[in-house]
Amino acid sequence: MSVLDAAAAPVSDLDPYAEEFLRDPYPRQQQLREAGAVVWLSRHRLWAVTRHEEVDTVLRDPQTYCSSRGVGLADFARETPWRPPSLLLEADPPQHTAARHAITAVLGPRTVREMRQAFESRAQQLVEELVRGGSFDAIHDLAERFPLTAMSDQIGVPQDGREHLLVYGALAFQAFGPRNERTERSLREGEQAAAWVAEHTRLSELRPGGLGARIHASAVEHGFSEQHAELLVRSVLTAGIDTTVIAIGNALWLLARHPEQWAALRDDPSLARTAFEEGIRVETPIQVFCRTTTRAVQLAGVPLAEGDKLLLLLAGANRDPRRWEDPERFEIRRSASGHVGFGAGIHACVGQMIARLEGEAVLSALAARVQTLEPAGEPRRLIHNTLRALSSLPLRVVAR
Ligand code: 4MI
Repeated sequence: MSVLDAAAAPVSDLDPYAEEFLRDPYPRQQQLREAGAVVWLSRHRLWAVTRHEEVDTVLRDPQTYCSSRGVGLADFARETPWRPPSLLLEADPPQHTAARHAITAVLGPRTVREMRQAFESRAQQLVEELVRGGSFDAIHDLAERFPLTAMSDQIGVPQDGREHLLVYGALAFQAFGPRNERTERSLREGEQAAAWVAEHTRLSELRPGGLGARIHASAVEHGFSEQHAELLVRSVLTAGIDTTVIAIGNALWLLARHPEQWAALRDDPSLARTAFEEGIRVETPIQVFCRTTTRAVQLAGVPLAEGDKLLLLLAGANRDPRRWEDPERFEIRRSASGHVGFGAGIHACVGQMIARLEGEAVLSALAARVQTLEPAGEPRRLIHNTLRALSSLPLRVVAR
């Protein structure tokens, strides 16, 4: 950015990684959104993209806004990433295209259809157990337990050590932020988890016929080396468990705090899928993601230089009043489609149909079996560089 151009763009010293911002992000995201579509964040020396239209534009133009220089604050052209880059997430066409094909060949509609029965039974079984107990921690006992059992079984990792996937997911997303104390601590505390994940990307450790083994095989069929096949399995282990844990936890928290929305779901369990989607819109699990410009370009009238980092406020876009009516309101009957919680364009979440299936299974099992769902104590918030999540959510349920 030249000195002349600086006048054209709004500047903010808000720090999206400060504890007070992360604790209560929405008023600050709004402040940035109202300052401009593209705002210079002086503390981190990058651009915030604050509104739905511009976030969507950036996501759909991977030639101009690339992923191969990292989708976190670190610019891979200048800094060494904390782990070998993902062949899927941190790649551009044509490399990204090949990786995407190898994974999509496995995670297609047919695979998703075949998972429904197992997910529904597991969700019903868990809900039955919890209803008998009456009160429980919805994060530990439901939001974590469901993906850790149902989805890990599908991937085909052994039961022993699965909980490392939660620690590893939290670490990977922490590292998309700056190398602050949160990241350093996750790196220290996640060392064992990272070793476990690396080991379980290997074909010999994956259940034959499971998603992991099939992705490995598909990658080799698509011409990837053994080592690169393992990296593609790593993508699923990174993004496939922790994210849905958080989305389910956030949905339960929203439903417990909005009894009229819970009542609507209970009275019509077919709303489970849209309720889950609306939960992702208002409490977006992955709050921010970055892109890097490949050339000088104007975005919303703001001139960007080649190599600039952009911080896309996905959660801010999902609450942009220019796009959503009454954006702060959790309304399970609205169509939340068009939200950018799963991204958009060529990098849009490859597991989103599985995520939706998981959310639907859990929420419809609850709706079928529970009359009232209410808070039973103070929830505890996880303060995290990238993720919006609870670490504890005491709930009480009464059977219907
Ligand atoms: C958007 S969440 C996510 C997706 C992919 C990977 C990590 C996180 C990966 O490792 O490929």
